[in-house]
Amino acid sequence: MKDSLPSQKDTLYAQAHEAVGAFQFDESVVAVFPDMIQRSVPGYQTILTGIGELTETYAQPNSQLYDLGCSLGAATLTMRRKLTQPNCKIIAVDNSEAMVQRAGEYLHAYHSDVAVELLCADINAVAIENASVVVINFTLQFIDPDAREALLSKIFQGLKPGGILILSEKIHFEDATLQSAIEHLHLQFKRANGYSELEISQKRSSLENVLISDTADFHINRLKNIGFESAGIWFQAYNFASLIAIKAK
Ligand code: GEK
Repeated sequence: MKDSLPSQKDTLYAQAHEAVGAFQFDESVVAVFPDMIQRSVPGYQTILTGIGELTETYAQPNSQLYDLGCSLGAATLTMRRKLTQPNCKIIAVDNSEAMVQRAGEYLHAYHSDVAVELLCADINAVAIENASVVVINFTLQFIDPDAREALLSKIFQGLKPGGILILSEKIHFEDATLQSAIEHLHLQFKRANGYSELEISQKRSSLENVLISDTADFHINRLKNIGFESAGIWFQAYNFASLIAIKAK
């Protein structure tokens, strides 16, 4: 099976919009989503591969695995392929109906003996229980900042001893010089992937106040304060990082 999902080319912001509305995960985004995320997030594919490897290592028998903010199920697919432990279930959650519907089609297109439950729900409202692996791949950044600690705490409580949280996020830097240097690298990445200046600036406006990033230190301190014994970055490409947090055995 191919590692990337089929997709139309993302041209959502190629034409000038009179007013750029707040970004929404609707039908138009679903159709171009795999192309959009590949061309916008440096390291996305490497992170998916790492999620598969970490799943293979940390999944425990008779446990549940979660993909919170699953979009089209790319992380669920890689977790499902690498899962070897018996009697496990993957629970994939997204609150965009259009995403969940298309994710269901992708998940059914390939045979697997691993049970997957796909839920259209707010991840703030979903119970996390008997979990060995929890993935939040680029979704915490869309959650109200005031609700993030409660969500991460709920995940910590729901993890079994030795369980792992894999958290990928766009991050920012306190140091303004560092921020501008690294942001420039990301802009160059988008340009090299064919996005025009108009597309880049309209997308940026649409994500304003929708995607709210934290710094890497803020993430790590919050995870440790919540109770994770170990928390740190395992992968970073420019201003996109993936962290792991492991609960003590
Ligand atoms: C991937 N993980 O390809 N509850 C549930 N879902 C939500 C919520 C919420 N409160 N808020 C936003 N979402 C995926 C990529 S995309 C990242 C994740 C991006 C969902 C939203 O509908 C969207 O599908 C997803 O979070 C974020 O590995 O677009 O940058």
